[in-house]
Amino acid sequence: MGRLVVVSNRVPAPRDRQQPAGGLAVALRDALSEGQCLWFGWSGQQISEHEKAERDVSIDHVENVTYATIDLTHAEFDGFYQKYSNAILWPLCHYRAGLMEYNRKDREVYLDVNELFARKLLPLLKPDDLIWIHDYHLFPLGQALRDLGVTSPIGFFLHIPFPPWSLMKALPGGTKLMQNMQAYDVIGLQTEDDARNMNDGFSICGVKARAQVFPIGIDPESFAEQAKAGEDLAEVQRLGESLAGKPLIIGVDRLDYSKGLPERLKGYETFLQRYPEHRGKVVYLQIAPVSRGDVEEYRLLKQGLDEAVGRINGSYGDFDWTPVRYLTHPVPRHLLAGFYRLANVALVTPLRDGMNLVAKEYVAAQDPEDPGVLVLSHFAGAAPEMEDALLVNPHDADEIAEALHKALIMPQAERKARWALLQPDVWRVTAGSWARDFIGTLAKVKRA
Ligand code: ADQ
Repeated sequence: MGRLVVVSNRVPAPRDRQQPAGGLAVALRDALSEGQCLWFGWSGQQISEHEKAERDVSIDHVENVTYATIDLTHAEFDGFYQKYSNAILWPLCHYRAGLMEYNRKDREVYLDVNELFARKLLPLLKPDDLIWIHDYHLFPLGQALRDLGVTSPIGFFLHIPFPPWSLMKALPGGTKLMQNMQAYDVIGLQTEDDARNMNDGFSICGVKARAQVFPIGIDPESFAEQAKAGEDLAEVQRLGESLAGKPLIIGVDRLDYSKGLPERLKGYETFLQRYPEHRGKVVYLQIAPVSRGDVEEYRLLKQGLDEAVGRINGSYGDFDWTPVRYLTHPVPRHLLAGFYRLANVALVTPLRDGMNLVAKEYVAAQDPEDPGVLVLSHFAGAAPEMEDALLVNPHDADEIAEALHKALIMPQAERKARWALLQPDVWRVTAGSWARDFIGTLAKVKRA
């Protein structure tokens, strides 16, 4: 098999290269441990317009992996990343066309940066490479590489949902985006729904390409170990003591409108309203670190959440009880694992989500003898694999309230039975199996 070349918008920062802390680096850990690999992408650094001419690829070797990164100018960062990727493609792919802030100039910058990636990557490529491109920032990169004469197998994986064509066609240049997908030999999506949507789009646009399903997972063994070890950590014990016997409901998300946080708070508020017996007797901890804080929509979202939390705590709280504990800074993963294990209920209610790894991490973190209950949105990509969770419609505050009540009073035997049905899939569909399946499929490609 040829060398694996991974391309993603962000490449792990140097400090995260020895011991990856999360995201794609963890998911690819097994795949990157074999043979020589190259990982190419943006450095995370921005440069000024006049530094652009001398910009070069910076190369760093850690064991068998070569990290190759380039800087982006402020204007490229803004048009390519902030605007086109995160204020156009992200909302659209999450079925929120109304939030799209389209501007033709940003599309041009997006295409330019994809071409820049292709030009800078080209000299680093070898003929027998397998190239694996990740996510919506880089839809047209495969075509840009083909235009430069690259003939190696190229695969593309989309981590986020793909909407029906009736929605996607709201994107100016949407048909072109679909046509460019012909450059890929393997196209992977998270769920059957996403693959069907993309394949319908292909047939409507007359594009000869086919999307397949490669659901992503976590590394359940190491996460379970971390969660168990978490029991002995001072911070986890402090959280436990602070609950003074009250059950804990936990929510862990990037602060993003796709995660359904205002709707979730409304669900919790409805729960306190409708089930007064739980007032003063339960704690909801929401960890929601700010992300993309300089996109307007995300600022407004945070403002709304700050207000909702204040309102709930003000109206339902008491001098010795705070109904919602709310953090907008990240929590290190080893603590998070311990927190999950301590939590009686996880509330994972995205309005749309490619997969949602928090749901899988929560299941992996449980004590099999006394597991907690997962309340999960139908609209998480993980839902079809996790039907033994309490599935809810995140738009229905009453349904969230009822599920919370049900979870909190659920007998241990039912909790164990549900967990025992959820656990096998979390152990079967892992980060490792995802990468192996995708790369294995790509390696079988023979280009005409
Ligand atoms: P995300 O939208 O980031 O990923 P998710 O799948 O939930 O969503 O992954 C988040 C990861 O970050 C998890 O490992 C989680 O533990 C961690 N995390 C989240 N909040 C955190 C916090 N407050 N502190 C510390 N860590 C936190 C995108 C897609 C998803 C898809 C993944 C992988 O949007 O749908 O599942 O990629 O393909």
